[in-house]
Amino acid sequence: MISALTTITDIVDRIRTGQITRIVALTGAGISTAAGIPDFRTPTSGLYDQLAPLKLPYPEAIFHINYFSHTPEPFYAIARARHPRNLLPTISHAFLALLARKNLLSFLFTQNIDGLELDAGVPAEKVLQTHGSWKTQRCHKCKVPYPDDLMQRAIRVGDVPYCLEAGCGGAVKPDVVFFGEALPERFEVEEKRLTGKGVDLMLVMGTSLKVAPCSRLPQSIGEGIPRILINREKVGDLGTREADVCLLGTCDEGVRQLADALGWRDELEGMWADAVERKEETNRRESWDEEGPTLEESIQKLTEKMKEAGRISQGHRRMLEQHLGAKFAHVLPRKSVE
Ligand code: CNA
Repeated sequence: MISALTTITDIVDRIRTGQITRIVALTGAGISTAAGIPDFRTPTSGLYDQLAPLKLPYPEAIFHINYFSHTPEPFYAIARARHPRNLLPTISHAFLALLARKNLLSFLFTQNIDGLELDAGVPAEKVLQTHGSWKTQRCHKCKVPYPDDLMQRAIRVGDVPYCLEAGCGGAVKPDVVFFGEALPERFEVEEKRLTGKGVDLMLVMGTSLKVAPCSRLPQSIGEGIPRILINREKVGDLGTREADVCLLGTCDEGVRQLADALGWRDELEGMWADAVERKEETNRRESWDEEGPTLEESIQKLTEKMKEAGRISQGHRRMLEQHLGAKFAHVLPRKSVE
């Protein structure tokens, strides 16, 4: 772990002496990889490399609304393996909950859709799931909500659920923000607050900062306000300002290092253990602790099926290229790859 020790010590002192009380955090897939859910872009282990056998026109297509609207099968083939209900929060999630318990967390922007920060105990009003979540679902076409029990069954089996409204026939999609879709309206409101004077420290964890518009949030923080990056690699412009501190390594190592420096380690480990126990109990109750197919098995199965059905064609590729070239003239920022 590389760290600018003097600066981290300085930040820790400022937290301990009450000079830093308003922390804003931005998190991404890297805080959940230790929970067993691969991120997107890490070579080999990341989802995009694992999707290679499917020969998608481009890896993000599986989460692009235009692709999903005519080919929802790949998304549902991997849904069981990536479904967050059977996952347990990591100590990094617990660290965010601890910040909230200590009244130090002003706000958390998470790009994750797994809800693990909520499972760890971060209060819902402090969190914006900028890319939505799996908790609810609706038809992507007519937007009519779809029953939870039928959705759970579809995910377990790997089938595409279709709208129940007469004559609609649209595929049902969890309320996760796909590429090409607008972020929740609250995003812009909370983003504006960042540029005001209400932030003493920004904590960026486990994100490549490759997905807009969240990628621009760290730059909205005023010069001179400290920013801590906890990530395997340097990302964005983190590390270019004097007040930046980069803890390069895993998120879990980084939060343990911070907790040690703050004298919070025992409390953190205790909070984490409690959160894991709560989630295990929920998983048992809802039978999500049963083993499902692995991601690799699911991809293999769909590859065979799609080969037989001839669903991946040059025509598909051309249609997608056209979709991608289209400009979105909407007010809200759209989720996109930088
Ligand atoms: P990403 O682009 O895959 O980047 C992840 C970043 O985290 C990379 O910089 C990695 O080096 C780093 N990283 C990976 N593991 C660790 C670790 N254990 N400790 C420290 N750093 C690590 O993912 P982003 O979140 O930046 O991209 C945003 C996408 C990913 C959003 O649309 C999410 O919905 C989507 N996503 C979410 C989940 C989830 O909900 N858990 C999982 C995968 C992808």
